[in-house]
Amino acid sequence: MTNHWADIQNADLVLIMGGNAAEAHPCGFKWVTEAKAHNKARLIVVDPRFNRSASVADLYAPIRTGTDIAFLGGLIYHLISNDKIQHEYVRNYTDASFIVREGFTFENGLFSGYDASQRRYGDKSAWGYEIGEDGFAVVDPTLSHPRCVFNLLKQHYSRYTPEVVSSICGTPKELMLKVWDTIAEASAPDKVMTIMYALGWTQHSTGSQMIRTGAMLQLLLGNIGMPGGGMNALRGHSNIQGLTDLGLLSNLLPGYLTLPGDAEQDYAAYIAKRTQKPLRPGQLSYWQNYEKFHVSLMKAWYGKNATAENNWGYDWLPKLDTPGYDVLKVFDLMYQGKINGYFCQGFNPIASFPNKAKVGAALAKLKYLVVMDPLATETSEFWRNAGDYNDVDTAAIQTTVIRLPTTCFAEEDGSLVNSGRWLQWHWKGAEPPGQARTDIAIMGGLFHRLRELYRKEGGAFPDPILNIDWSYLRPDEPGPDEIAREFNGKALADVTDPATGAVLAKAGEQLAGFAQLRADGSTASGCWIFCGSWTQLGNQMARRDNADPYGMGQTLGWAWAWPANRRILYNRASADPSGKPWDPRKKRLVWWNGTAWGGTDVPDFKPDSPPDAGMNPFIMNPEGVARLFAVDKMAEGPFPEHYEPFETPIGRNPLHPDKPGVTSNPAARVFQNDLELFGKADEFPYAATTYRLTEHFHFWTKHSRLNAITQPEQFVEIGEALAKELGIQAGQRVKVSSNRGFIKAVAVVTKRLKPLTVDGKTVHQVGIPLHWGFTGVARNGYLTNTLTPFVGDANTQTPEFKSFLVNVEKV
Ligand SMILES: Nc1nc2c(c(=O)[nH]1)N[C@H]1C(S)=C(S)[C@@H](COP(=O)(O)OP(=O)(O)OC[C@H]3O[C@@H](n4cnc5c(=O)[nH]c(N)nc54)[C@H](O)[C@@H]3O)O[C@H]1N2
Ligand SMILES: Nc1nc2c(c(=O)[nH]1)N[C@H]1C(S)=C(S)[C@@H](COP(=O)(O)OP(=O)(O)OC[C@H]3O[C@@H](n4cnc5c(=O)[nH]c(N)nc54)[C@H](O)[C@@H]3O)O[C@H]1N2
Ligand SMILES: [Mo]
Repeated sequence: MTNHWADIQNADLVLIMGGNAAEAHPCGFKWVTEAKAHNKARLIVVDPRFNRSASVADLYAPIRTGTDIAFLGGLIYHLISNDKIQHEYVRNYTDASFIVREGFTFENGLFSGYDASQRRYGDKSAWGYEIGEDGFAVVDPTLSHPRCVFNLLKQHYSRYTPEVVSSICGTPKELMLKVWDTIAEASAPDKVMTIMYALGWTQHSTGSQMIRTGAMLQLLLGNIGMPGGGMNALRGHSNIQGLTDLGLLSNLLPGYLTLPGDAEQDYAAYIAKRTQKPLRPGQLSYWQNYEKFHVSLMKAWYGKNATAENNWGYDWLPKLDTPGYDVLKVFDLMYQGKINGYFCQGFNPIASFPNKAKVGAALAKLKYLVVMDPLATETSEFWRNAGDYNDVDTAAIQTTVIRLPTTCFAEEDGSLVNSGRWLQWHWKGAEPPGQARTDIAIMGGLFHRLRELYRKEGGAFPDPILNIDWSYLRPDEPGPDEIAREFNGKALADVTDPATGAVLAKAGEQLAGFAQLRADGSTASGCWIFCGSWTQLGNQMARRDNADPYGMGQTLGWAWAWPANRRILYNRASADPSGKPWDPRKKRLVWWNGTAWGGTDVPDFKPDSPPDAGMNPFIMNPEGVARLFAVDKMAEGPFPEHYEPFETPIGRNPLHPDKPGVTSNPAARVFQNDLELFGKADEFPYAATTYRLTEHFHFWTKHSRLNAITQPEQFVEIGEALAKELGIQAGQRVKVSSNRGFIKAVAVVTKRLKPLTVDGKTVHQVGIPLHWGFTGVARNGYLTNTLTPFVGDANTQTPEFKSFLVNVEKV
């Protein structure tokens, strides 16, 4: 979230699109109720299903799965052509006025630089700003230059007329215009809309671009950095935010630092590439501090062994030979027989990843599989024949499976990062049962054994393991408090203020914040954005002061938020260019008081930089403004374009009906053997989507009898019209099949799913909850991911769980 849960109460308008917060985040959803009750906020829900969030909305609009870019792109054009944008914000705080390089084109559904043989954009050189002779980006504040971002944006979405959008999305035109006009009201400087989204946007082959379109909308309305505004990703598992923060994705390092690629063997070049100079005069470009964060990380990992002479251990870092080892890629390699062993820690991939048949076949090719989990998961029993639910030949599977029972979060101390970036400390609530051990103890034990083997036997490349600094008080099982202090970081020598020479932190002391990090090896910090969470003053994550002096739910004394205990990102943009809040009568966030920035939040800005110094609010971008034009950051282009899901019920992209190459995302990666497994609408006519229920949590709660009682049996949701067409009555069993397999479940016939008219055809949608499987105390069911396609978003590789094709028959 750019903002945070309690801040939702400050919204005038709430758009829930691509998520179902009332169902999947029922506790956080109370802030929507607060906004409605105390701020007269209205709630709009746009979702394929009339879901639990929709049931309390002021306005609900149905949409076909996978078409949100069309909906939002049309809205963007609607705002521009009806003059419903926050002009001053757009002109000053976005790249609307930046001139795009000559040579940038968009034709026939493709941007310049596409390489069809590789299914990717091989040449993104035109996707950038024109740079002047002074080294700065060229801008046209009058927005009249034909190649300024604003005009290119307008031109791009001029194709997204209400008629075209309605025909792609299936949303009735009048209803859609009502939603658009309601959202347009948030363009007034004193009106703020928040967007709440989750998997209904991420789990598509175009998911990242859906989210970008949402962010572009919020920029045009002037809603980023504002209290009650923002782009709010509602996260999943209790610490999935912490997982990304700590760099557990295969291409990241902690704090969103990035692993080098194979071509980056040279340390200086690695740093230089990540330390971009400002693109506008007077701008602060915060990533210029990259080396301080990087060196401090290496000092945290390698201690005395990381030195200036060995480039702080740069050679010990893995260099990626591919953009990343995402889960789809790893399972595809496993399926090809290229992986021998797999550690599965708190992960149940045969249940949670697409195409269960492929995941199961991949696991069967392993020599060994280690499962670290408190529960007996389907993955740990993938070899067991469970009839139709897991129809495998056990005797043919030779994989050795080792189960290591772990504790779960309630059985240990530690911190969890919530969606609003708050690190909250929690305390052990119970002793673990049986032989369960903590993940730290298991990983620690594994580390010691591996290091011993490397010490004795050498091996191909022992250095990254042998050089690790493991000076914990309890080496076998380092305490969560020790590890948390290491993430914060400490001074290894006295840290001084470069201007005054004053000592900021003495050697050995915990650092107060990332401004104290140094690139000379005098500081260590395991995750720079967490610096400030455990200072000389103690554990800031354990703070529980809910004082709220401004009545805005900011509670700066409750837990600790990264970065720097800042609650709302980009909050400098909540004030106008002169430093005054956009609407001084309303809730105020930060402002210029004549000598410094201050207010009700920690300013996301250089605290003493006066408004007229030419510095702009988005200091993490070298241009200082937010991007309507994504330059070269996205896989499929600087402006989001609608492409169909890989399994499309209409078989063509209505924007480019005679261009089969751009029916679906032209830059998405598709593995050879999966291409043939995509289904077509003649055999699988219905658009399916998968979702969660409040009463279950993924695949764990079927191990709990009480949950099993509240939602006892697997079901699929079909609309009344489709049920009538197929002669299905509520409660009858149906078979739902895709080109990859089938499930059988009880039919729930609802008014919540209505047929949509799309591209001149009637499209029925089918909803499938995901919680059942073949372990636990609940009634067994089929793994929903038997049905889903093995393809992901072109940027993140998040699987397309939300849009695929099925057939439905009475059993
Ligand atoms: N009780 C409970 N709570 C949970 C979880 C759980 O298992 N149980 N899981 C947690 C996890 S890990 C996560 S990630 C979150 C997920 O939270 P959510 O994303 O809110 O959950 P989902 O039910 O998967 O999907 C949300 C909605 O997206 C809609 N949708 C599908 N396709 C589209 C589309 O193309 N466009 C639009 N606009 N909407 C679409 C679906 O109809 C559904 O209503 O929930 C978390 N909370
Ligand atoms: N079709 C479809 N598929 C989906 C989704 C969808 O919407 N549709 N959603 C996707 C999403 S958003 C998610 S997050 C995934 C979830 O996919 P998974 O993460 O694979 O599913 P979980 O059942 O949450 O598995 C987590 C496991 O962690 C274990 N665990 C709990 N605490 C601890 C601990 O402290 N240590 C260890 N070692 N283990 C622990 C639990 O017992 C559980 O077995 O599913 C994805 N799959
Ligand atoms: Mo999730």
